[in-house]
Formats: sequence, structure tokens, C-alpha cells
Amino acid sequence: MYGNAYIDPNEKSNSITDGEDIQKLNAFESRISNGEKIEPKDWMPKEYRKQLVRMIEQHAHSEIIGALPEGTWITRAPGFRRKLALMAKVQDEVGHAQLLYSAAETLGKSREAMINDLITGKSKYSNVFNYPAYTWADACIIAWLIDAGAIINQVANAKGSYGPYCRALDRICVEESFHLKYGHDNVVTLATGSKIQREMVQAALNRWWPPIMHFFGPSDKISLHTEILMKWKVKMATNDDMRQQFLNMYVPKIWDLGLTVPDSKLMKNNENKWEYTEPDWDEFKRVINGGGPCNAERLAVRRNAEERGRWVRQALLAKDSKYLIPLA
Ligand code: BYC
Repeated sequence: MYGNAYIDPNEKSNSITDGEDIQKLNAFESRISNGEKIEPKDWMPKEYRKQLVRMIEQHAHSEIIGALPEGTWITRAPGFRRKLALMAKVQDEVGHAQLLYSAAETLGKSREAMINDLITGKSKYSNVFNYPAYTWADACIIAWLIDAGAIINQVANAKGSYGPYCRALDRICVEESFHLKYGHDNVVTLATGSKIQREMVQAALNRWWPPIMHFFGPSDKISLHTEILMKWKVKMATNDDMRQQFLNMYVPKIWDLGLTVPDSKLMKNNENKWEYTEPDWDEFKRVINGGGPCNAERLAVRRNAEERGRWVRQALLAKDSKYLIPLA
């Protein structure tokens, strides 16, 4: 669409800026330090392009796959008002994927190639969507706490350096803030409801807590991409900082509702930082690499959608072809 300079992610290099024109690189980095936005036709290092494609594409896949666990609850949401609200939320998530795929396309990778990498398991998407939503309370916890985590990440990164991604994030955040309110309202209803409702929402929180802790990415000590992404202002906070921000904002709200967090080590230390049980990073790696409880099911749904919609995309691309047989 804009550039055709998409770089193969498998390309090997010794240093991330090997072979770059030093003057151009310096000018690019000083634009970033001055807070300027980089636009699709501007010069950028190969690694910046590669990292952005990886991250934006994973984000887009997360939105489209993220519609699935909640989507299964549309027909079973309690009451017409909640069905309508959930339907609107799921539709928003798919819309976010469209915005993000368009942002990634500005870097030269086609949407077909991105979808292909998703359904063949080459590209990643958020760990959290590989777990099932067993009860209505699971759908409520997703809408409240996963959307909360997403907003923390997106509000920060919307101030980043790549124009199309930042503009997509700005728009997404506005819609996500409604999702958060909807999720919170549902969780409040359950947490202040009957004994069965309170137990149901606590059980859902217990199930979702470990994936939510994973959601912000591996700890800074083992994160692969944070350093360069922060240098180039693609990521505006580290994974651990985002996790701390989430705990700061949401643990008190969870406690206020009379719910407990399933981590006996969770507490604030003397430096006003949250301490918690180290998330199980082996489980995280297994899930993001295809071994979670729902990975196969999630990809099968997208594969099916790709197959069933292929004729539409082919028809749209074949602008010169004519109907040979009258339709009626
Ligand atoms: N899940 O070096 P690191 C939503 C991977 S959707 C899976 O720290 P980075 C919603 C990472 O990709 C919003 N994989 O990575 C939708 C890397 O692997 P590769 C979702 C993860 O990029 C519907 C490796 O681990 N939000 O809210 O510096 C309904 C090393 O990690 C995860 C986004 O997508 C993970 N959680 O930082 C409801 C935000 N974490 O690529 C709600 C956009 C890490 O080397 N993404 N990995 O094979 C980001 O902000 C960053 O990519 C991350 C990770 C903070 C997630």
C-alpha cells in the first residue's frame, strides 16, 4: 500500500543497525528524541520496520482472536441489554484488528501475508486468548481486567513514534474505555450478587489471574525486544512497569469488591512497588508457542473464516472479470 520494503523477519544480521547509513540513522534517532512522529514514507532503519510489523501484526491478531472467547457468550449473556453491549464490544474488537492491519500494511506487509502467518501459526497473538471462557463470569473478567491491561499498554504506546500505529491506538483506547466500564459493571453485579454469583466471579478471577500477569510480557530481565523498542519509542514503558501500573490501579478495586487475588505473596513493599509470585514463564512460553488449552481451536476458527471468505476476496481483487452466468 505505502512501502514495499517489508523485511523478511527471518533475515539474519549481526547487529540490528548493520549496513544502515549512519547519517540517516542519526537523523532518524534525533527526530524520535525530539518527539516527532515517523510516517510511512519517511526513512527508517530496517530493524525499526521489522519490529513494528512484528508488534502491530501480533496486536491485530490479538484483537481478532480476542473476539472469540467473549463472542461465544453473546447468545448466553444474561438479558437483552448485556447481549447488545457484548455484541457491540466484540464488533469493536474486530474493528480494532482492521485498524491495526491497516497500520501494519503501511510498512509493506500485505494483509493476506499477515493472515496467512496467523493461520499457519507463524505469528503470535496475546497469550490470554488461548484460555477458555467457561462461565459468564469469565467473559466479565476478560472485559474488565484484560481490557484494563490493554488500555494501560495502549495509552502509553499511543505516545510512541510511529504515526499510523499511534493514531490507531488513540482511536482504539476511546472504544476500550467503554469496554472497561461494561466489564466493571458486570463484575460489580456478580460480586455484589448472590453467593453463587460471588463464587462464580471469584473462580473466574482465580483462573484468569496467571494469564493476566503474563499479558504484559516476560519480566524485563528476560524480555527480548524491550531495549530497542524503548530506544525508538515504540514501547513507552517496560513490561514490568506496565504490570506494576496495572497492579496499582486494579488490585485495590478488586479488593474493594470483596474479591481476593490468588497470590499469597502479593503486597506492596517499602519502595511502594508490588511484590508478587514470579509468573510461570515456562507456561507462558508453552502457551504463546501453540501449546495452550485453546490454541488449536482458535486457529481452526480463523482458518475456517479464511477459507470461507476467500471467494469474496478473490472476487474483489478480480476487478475486470465479468459474470458469465446470469445470477437470476
Ligand atoms: N502474548 O521481548 P518481549 C485486547 C512474546 S488485544 C503473546 O517482551 P515485546 C483485547 C513477544 O511477542 C490487545 N506473546 O516482546 C482484544 C516475543 O516473541 P517474538 C493485546 C507475547 O514485543 C479482544 C516474546 O514474547 N495487546 O486487549 O517487547 C478482547 C518476548 O517478549 C506476549 C497487544 O498486543 C503476550 N502477552 O513486548 C479483549 C499490545 N508478551 O515476537 C481484549 C501490543 C510477549 O520475539 N504488544 N510476547 O516471537 C505489545 O505491547 C508488546 O508486543 C508486548 C510484548 C508488551 C506484548
